[in-house]
Amino acid sequence: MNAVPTHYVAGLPRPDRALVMGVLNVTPDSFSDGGRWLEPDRAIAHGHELVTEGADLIDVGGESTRPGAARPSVEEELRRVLPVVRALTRAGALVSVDTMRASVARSAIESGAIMINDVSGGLADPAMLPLIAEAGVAYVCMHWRGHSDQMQRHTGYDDLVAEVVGALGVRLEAARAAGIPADRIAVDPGLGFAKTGDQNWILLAALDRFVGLGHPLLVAASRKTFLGALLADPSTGEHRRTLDRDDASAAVAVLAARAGAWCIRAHAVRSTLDAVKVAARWE
Ligand code: PMM
Repeated sequence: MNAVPTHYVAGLPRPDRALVMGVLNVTPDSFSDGGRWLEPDRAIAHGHELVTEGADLIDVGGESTRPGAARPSVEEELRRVLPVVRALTRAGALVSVDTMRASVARSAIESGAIMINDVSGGLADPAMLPLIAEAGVAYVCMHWRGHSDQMQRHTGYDDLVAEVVGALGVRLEAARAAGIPADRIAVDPGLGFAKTGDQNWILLAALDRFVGLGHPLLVAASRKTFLGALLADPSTGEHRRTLDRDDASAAVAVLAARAGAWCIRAHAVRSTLDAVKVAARWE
């Protein structure tokens, strides 16, 4: 147990606790906040709110990755993301951009983003890893098995934890081979991406195996469906509403921090920051 991370990403803050990355989805259809921040001014205002609440990083995304989601065009993704990245970085926020497209990553970096959060681990766009190497920014490498319209057809594993850890190891090797310095790469098991709810719990219980990859570990459970299922109404079976999953998300944040996570990606920044502070103080 170690709620103070043992691995950090070079160039990012190093408080004595896990970092908190605030989620800012500039999309019409993300499962929790889709449509709320699609208009640039509202998105920017919400980003400022997340910073005020204490977010160490803001993760701006223009493509929903909810199961079944269709992809926006490159132009649409740029239109959603760039004004928000520009405004928040100009105001001094540290901004990461959640994209699988090298062209979007390039423009986002030119607009001030200091990290690219690629949920495909470089698989969706062969130009991504070389771009990250050239730009010298930080990189989140997530476990992924296909785009959102088909990912829930790929939840078959013989040995879940070994296969996800192994596949991430292969992507890490590809990232390092492309020239990205090892100390700029974080890993993420990709909860909900080609995983069932039960599989998410198995991966969370095995976070030490991901820490064992030797890179900082990002955990992104915030408000996800498997929490809604856990908290379902016992009489109707109805899942807990998305916006009412933040206490459970904070509980996951404590346990993930205790398991050695470097960063927690969260919609509710204040409660997540409180959670990781408790976890760190517990040591
Ligand atoms: N999940 C979502 C989006 N981006 N990025 C990383 N690194 N890990 C995740 O698990 C992840 C992600 C989907 O959730 P959202 O709608 O809350 O953004």
